[in-house]
Amino acid sequence: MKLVIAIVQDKDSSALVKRFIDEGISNTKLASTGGFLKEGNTTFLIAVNEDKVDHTLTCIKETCKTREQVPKQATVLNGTGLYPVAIRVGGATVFIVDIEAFHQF
Ligand code: 2BA
Repeated sequence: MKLVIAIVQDKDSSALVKRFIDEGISNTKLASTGGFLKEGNTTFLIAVNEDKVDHTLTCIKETCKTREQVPKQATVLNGTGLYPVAIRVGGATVFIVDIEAFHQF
């Protein structure tokens, strides 16, 4: 079994939960905060058999969008002043790790 950890934007989290329910993929949703933007995002924990990993990734890829976002705090110095700069966030940051044991009591 594998644990898929997916960090997605809050705006995509409801649609992703719905997609997982439709596809019968069990998941846990955690409120999280990005270290760079210091804004809320959503982290999904999804334990799946290895043969379901690709399908899980497809669900995430098809649901989570890339967006431009102007950080509330970050600015850049270009010689003449400080300006807000849009950065590209998402669609999803995904880690896949081995599960040594899986128990449900
Ligand atoms: P944040 O840390 O809030 O980062 C939001 C976006 O800011 C990133 O989007 C990226 O475009 C930009 N960014 C992050 N760190 C940067 C830096 N040092 N310099 C310049 N720009 C930077 P994504 O790459 O799509 O990441 C979205 C969220 O995924 C992140 O939110 C963080 O919560 C998570 N994440 C991304 N990479 C990670 C990693 N290697 N380990 C753990 N979490 C990660």
